[in-house]
Amino acid sequence: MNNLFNKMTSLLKKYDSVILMGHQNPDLDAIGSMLGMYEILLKLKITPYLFLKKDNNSYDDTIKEIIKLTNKYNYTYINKYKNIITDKTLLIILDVHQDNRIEYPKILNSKIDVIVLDHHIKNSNYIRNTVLFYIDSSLSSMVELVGHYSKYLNIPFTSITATVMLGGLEIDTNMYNLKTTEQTYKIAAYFTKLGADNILKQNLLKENKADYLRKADFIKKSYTIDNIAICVINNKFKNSELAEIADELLKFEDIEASFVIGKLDNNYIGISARSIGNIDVCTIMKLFNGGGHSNTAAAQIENTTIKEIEQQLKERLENIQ
Ligand SMILES: [Mn+2]
Repeated sequence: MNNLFNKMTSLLKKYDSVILMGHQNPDLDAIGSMLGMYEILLKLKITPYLFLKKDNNSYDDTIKEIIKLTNKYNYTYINKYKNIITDKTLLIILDVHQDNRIEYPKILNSKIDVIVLDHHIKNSNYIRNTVLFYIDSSLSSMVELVGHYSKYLNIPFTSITATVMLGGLEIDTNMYNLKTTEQTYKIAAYFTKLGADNILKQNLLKENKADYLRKADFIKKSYTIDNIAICVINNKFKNSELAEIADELLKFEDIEASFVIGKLDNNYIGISARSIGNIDVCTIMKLFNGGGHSNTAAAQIENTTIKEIEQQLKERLENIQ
């Protein structure tokens, strides 16, 4: 990782200002890594901007609270960002790498250099023409990478940023159950040392009751085949919910692996797969041209129906058992 950090630091020095952007519907990992990079850039004497698409009131309560807590920070929006771009402005995209999933895809039409840093499974829609593209899907979260960078540069975060980042780490690892390594715990300890506030963190992690009940309803309709849970979502859902429900299903007795199927915005059928470790869900997702890791994997399939994918999945599961 030191190679990446070396390269990144020397690249950053070429710019006067940086726009930081995450994915649409930012979560604590996206906004936490944006805040972390913001504070690093300030220390490097490069002017940072946090890009949000919408005005503050249309985000969920968690993001609204974070905006309130960081109201002295430079935020920029769709109607303003063009004024700050010069030939020495860089765009850093965090926690996402697909051109259609970033907070404001049209920004890519600006003449601007781009760095992409992500920890998801690489998709074919990835952003081309970058000055640096780094993706490591074995990392727990984006905040873990930015945390390592902060340690490497010896630039600590404020306690509010450390709090948001710790929350992001916990969401992305599903409370230290997924992709959690010794390094992940070390970064959690680092955020705690910098003053991450447990009460504020718990408040930021609180879930909207209606969202919870909607997910519970999907879970209620799931079924099991031996020790595998399958959940088919025919209604509308938020993009992150497939993975969240797959995580949730693993909590139940006797469940070793879970598969959640739903129709994505882009007309693809998505499958999100999780395992507690004994079943290799990546092998199964590869049968659908997907990928990932043995305990967390996904696939997106074009020109098909939910029913067809559900049937294929059941057949493929039978064949491996
Ligand atoms: Mn993330």
